[in-house]
Amino acid sequence: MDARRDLVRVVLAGHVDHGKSTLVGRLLHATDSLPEGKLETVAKVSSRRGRAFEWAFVTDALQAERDQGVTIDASHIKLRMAGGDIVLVDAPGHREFIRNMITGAATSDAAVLVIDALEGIQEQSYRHGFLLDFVGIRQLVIVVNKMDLVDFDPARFAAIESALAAYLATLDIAATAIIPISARDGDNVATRSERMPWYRGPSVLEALSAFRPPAAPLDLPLRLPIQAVYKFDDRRILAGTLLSGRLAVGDTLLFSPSNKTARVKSIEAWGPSPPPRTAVAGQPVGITLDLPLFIERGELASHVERAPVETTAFRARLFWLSPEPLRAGQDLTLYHLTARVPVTVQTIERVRDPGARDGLSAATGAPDTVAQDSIVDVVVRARDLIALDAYTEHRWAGRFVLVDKDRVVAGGLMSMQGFADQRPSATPKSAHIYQSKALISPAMRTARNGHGGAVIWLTGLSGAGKSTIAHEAERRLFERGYQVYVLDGDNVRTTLNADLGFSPEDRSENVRRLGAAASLFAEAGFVAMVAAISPYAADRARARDAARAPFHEVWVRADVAVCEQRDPKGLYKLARAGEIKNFTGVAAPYESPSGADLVIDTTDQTIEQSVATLLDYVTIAVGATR
Ligand code: ADX
Repeated sequence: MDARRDLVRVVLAGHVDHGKSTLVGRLLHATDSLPEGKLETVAKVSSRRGRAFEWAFVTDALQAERDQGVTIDASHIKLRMAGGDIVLVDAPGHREFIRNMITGAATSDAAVLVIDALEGIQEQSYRHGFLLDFVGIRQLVIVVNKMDLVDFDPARFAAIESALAAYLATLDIAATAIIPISARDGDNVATRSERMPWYRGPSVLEALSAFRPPAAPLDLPLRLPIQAVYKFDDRRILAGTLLSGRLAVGDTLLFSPSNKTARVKSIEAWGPSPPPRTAVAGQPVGITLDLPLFIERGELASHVERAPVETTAFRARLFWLSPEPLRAGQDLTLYHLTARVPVTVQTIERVRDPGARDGLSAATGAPDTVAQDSIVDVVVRARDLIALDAYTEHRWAGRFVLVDKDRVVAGGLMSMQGFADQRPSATPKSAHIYQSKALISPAMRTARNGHGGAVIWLTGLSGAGKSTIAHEAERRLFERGYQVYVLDGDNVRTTLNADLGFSPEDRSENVRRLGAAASLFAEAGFVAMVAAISPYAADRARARDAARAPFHEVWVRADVAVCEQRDPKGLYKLARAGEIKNFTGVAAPYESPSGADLVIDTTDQTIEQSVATLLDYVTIAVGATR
């Protein structure tokens, strides 16, 4: 029987009144999947109610059986098919349907979307189409039901078909077939209908048998989310199910976000059979390592090459499920693979209604409140590094749900657009490094200089006044005998950072190096003033964490409009003309500090006033005795 395919799970989407149950009844009968005597019962019930045979009663009858605790789960209906069985996954109502899809309760490999020929495509049909795309279903059959009610009119069908195709084109999903049917009469369900000779495509049954179980993601990079860690004797066994890729004894594994590596010593097996040497996507495994690493549930194991991204911030497209509106700044729990992490929805960038006919192309601005069932583009921020893959790189590792007090409030897809992988700079490449110890302490330097060393980090838009203020403050401090030095983004970009441009990755690295250099100056006892746009909050936070001296974030504040009006270097003009790409404030983001130590708003201030504010702050911050 090796020609049989594995079981395929097919989710049923569609309005109840559009004939889902009737279609299911028909399919059950056509595939001989009904329990003995069921058809007779339904015939009796139908005639008792004075009706012609009602196919929808078949599912009702199965439902009744389930209610009595007998045999079949009506939400999972099995069709016996020659090529291999199909399970139809149904949900009792619209809300359950959405929730099941988003939370993964109804994982499925394919979908059938039912649309009413008389009513045409409804808002709910758009929502369903959107959801199917959102959860990553790539095999879709659409049935246009009740063709008998529109006299099998090919024009009516063609109109619906082309509207559907246009809608799907706005998403990332295509229908393998769009089939005109009459579920009630059986047209095009199991056999081709003679009443629609103009239709040349497959019947529903034929279309269903063309569905394939999804290929195991063997070719994607190895991802093994650690589910649990067991201790036996003095061995630690890391357990989890391979999400993708392949694993072999001897492989070096990288654990994220802890960034530790070790080699796979063994793949454990239960029972007497010799332990396996390899494992592949879909298999649960227990592994031991050659080093006694402290690894916890929630870590993501990969190979060193093709590792997941490490970041404290990512963009996400959310499907918002909760009746309570989402608020910017809301704290929630991220459930991502086996990790559970507190996060904040930092900004709400866009909200859209998935029931809209023009799908995602519908433009709406950033809103105040996010209603239930909206699609929301957000920036999510975590306090510590998390390991993830962008959804476009990895369909499984790039999705997550958000939980609020044990209740799932959203499902989402991750994107790293505009954010840099923070791993490369977080991980030293070299091994066997032994740090030497200085004989001069910070206190000795402070005593000689009359002030402590510190990093004073000026962030803000181009044209806000960072360099001007920094250099003027530097001159004044120098005159008063301070050890002081300005590291200006533009200047350092001609030397240490000459290899960096303005992509998110390069800016991130630019800020990391500025931070490292400033930290060295501060350690040497200097007041190290950095003047750089440093647009990403995560990078600034990292610079603060990495600094081995007091770190003070100063937001030199002025709106884009103000900076653009000043335009001291004429760069805004060039950016608007498209001659500078990714210009901050024009075509690249600037993330305003939320907890700056000092804010200098330069909008209506003189340079003198701004410098005075900074000097007041710095002299106190470095504990000057001068
Ligand atoms: S950062 O974003 O990486 O922190 P940095 O402060 O070092 O930027 O450099 C910003 C300076 O580079 C600006 O003052 C401007 O003179 C120049 N520049 C050139 N291209 C860009 C760009 N696309 N965006 C911002 N600044 C740019």
